[in-house]
Amino acid sequence: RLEAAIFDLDGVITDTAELHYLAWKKLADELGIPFDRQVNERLKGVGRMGSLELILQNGGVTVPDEQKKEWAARKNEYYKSMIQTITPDDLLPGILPLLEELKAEGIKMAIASASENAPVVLDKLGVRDYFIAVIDPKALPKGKPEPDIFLAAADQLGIEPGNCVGIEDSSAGITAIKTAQMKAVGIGSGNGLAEADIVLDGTEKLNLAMLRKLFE
Ligand code: B16
Ligand code: MG
Repeated sequence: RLEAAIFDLDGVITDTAELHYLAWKKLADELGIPFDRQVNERLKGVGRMGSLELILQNGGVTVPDEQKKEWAARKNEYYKSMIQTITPDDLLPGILPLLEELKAEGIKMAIASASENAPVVLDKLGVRDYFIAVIDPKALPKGKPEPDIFLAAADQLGIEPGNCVGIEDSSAGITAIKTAQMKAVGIGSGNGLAEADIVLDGTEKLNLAMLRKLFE
């Protein structure tokens, strides 16, 4: 029975991937490291340090950990100033009506995002109050595709994983949801979503009736 919905942020609630791209691009240009949208695709759902590792690997750059930390912090400063421009208009199609519908039916909601900036982004979008829990990815040693962040969300909501649905746009996220023994909805046309119970080409296709159907 559907009792809780656990949402990824980037690619599901809003499209922050573009802002992450612009922030990484600014850093990469300053450092003279090649970086493009194709590489950016591989960063979706990957945490900050993991993203930097991928960018450096792609550019053939090897530096000490201290330098990596400084660069990751610099990118985050760029990103933090960029997310100040987010408004409720940046919610992906169908998300606000879905949140309203779920709230009206007493379905509990949480955010399971790899982003440490998720609380600010949710505030800017004006939807922070729909979510009982926003899981802090820093508090968990293992990110997606490990199930930990989704299990922590179910735990904080007080709902059995078997009564939860997870909604994700990344392959690693879908694996995390399925490993947590939850129903999984994949969004988009990304590679590796086949493991999901259903794949939708956009968020406007999400609604309570289709989520309930997954539990029949
Ligand atoms: P931050 P999600 C992820 O969000 C993004 O997809 C990924 O590109 C980003 O590197 C990661 O958050 C960490 O973000 O630097 O703000 O902590 O898809 O898990 O909601
Ligand atoms: Mg995502």
